[in-house]
Amino acid sequence: MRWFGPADPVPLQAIRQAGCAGIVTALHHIPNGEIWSREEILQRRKIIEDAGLSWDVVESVPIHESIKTRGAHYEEYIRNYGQTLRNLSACGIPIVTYNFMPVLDWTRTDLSYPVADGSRALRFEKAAFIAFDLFILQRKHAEKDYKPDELERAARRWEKMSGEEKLQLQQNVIAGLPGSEESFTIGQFRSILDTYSGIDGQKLREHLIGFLREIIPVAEEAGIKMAIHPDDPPYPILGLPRVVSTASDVRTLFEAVPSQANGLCFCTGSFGVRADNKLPEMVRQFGDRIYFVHLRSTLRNEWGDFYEDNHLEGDVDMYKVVKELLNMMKARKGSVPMRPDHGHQMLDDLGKKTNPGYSAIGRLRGLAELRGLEMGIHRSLI
Ligand code: CS2
Ligand code: MN
Repeated sequence: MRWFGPADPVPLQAIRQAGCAGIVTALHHIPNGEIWSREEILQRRKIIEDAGLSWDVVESVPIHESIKTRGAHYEEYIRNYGQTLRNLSACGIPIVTYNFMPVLDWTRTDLSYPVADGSRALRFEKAAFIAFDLFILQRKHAEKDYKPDELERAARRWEKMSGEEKLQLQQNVIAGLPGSEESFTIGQFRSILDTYSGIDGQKLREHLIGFLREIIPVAEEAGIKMAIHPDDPPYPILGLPRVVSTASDVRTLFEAVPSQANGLCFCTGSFGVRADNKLPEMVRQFGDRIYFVHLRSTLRNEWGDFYEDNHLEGDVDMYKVVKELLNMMKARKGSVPMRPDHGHQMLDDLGKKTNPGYSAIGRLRGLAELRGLEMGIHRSLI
């Protein structure tokens, strides 16, 4: 499971009781772009090991915005990144996840969406998101990015929102979800969007490939596997390009930098938002490059909204995905770390302050179901 460090309201003991052996974490207190020293890494590793667990994956070593835009000092930030990888390797941590989404990491409009069973889920509602773009952010020419019926739905949605709801929406979109490392005020957000004015999808992809050409040889030498996390949601938002959304995006990265150190974090919840991402097929296609797996499911509707469904329900065919993953591990003769990605806020957690998506009990439910599914398929295959 993912653990956000000593400040996480979910203690390591709870994660151990959930049935985990390994931890996924990051040094969230170190500002983006700075080198993670060996002392800091070892100190964190000791806390984890003292609790009877191991630190298996880093999620994430964040990519400084300057690397994505090729802004000031980007070469220095790439060098720092390489040094962090060397330090992680020296401390015995072999897998590093990261993402290349401009400005925002994963994005939702509603962090407390009521599900029929009384639990709360994370949701992305298109009309609310477009309303944010048009009426809160007031981005220039934003209306060009949407269809007439989408604009109309957004305007109707906005009219019905109370002042409090509007504020909440703004917070949800730009205040930073767990793991996103950065949060903004609306003014800061507008000026950082401007830094992308000359950067389209093609440019961003060039910058990503340029980064990989520098960093993958360092990772290879250090024995680190890099695992890029897909965009969430997997398409451009707010006029910002996104280039890790589809199978063809991933293929392009692997073709550009073919080293085995250049790998994927296979997140079914992120890829699964697009109906054209055929998840079991993607596991077959990228099987030798998947170094880390996030399992969760979403449910879409005709308007482009989605919410995070229970792990075994929704649009992701979890049975087929897990079966393919087991085939993949068998072929590779090794196991790949997996975590239940997010979970509903439920039971006792409903009354607590939790990290959105990362409460204990919902993830425990997800993990239990996924482990059962895995064991059932595994035993029926041998
Ligand atoms: C999210 C992100 O889907 C997810 O896993 O919770 O925090 C994600 O982990 C990062 O974008 C990976 O860099
Ligand atoms: Mn994920």
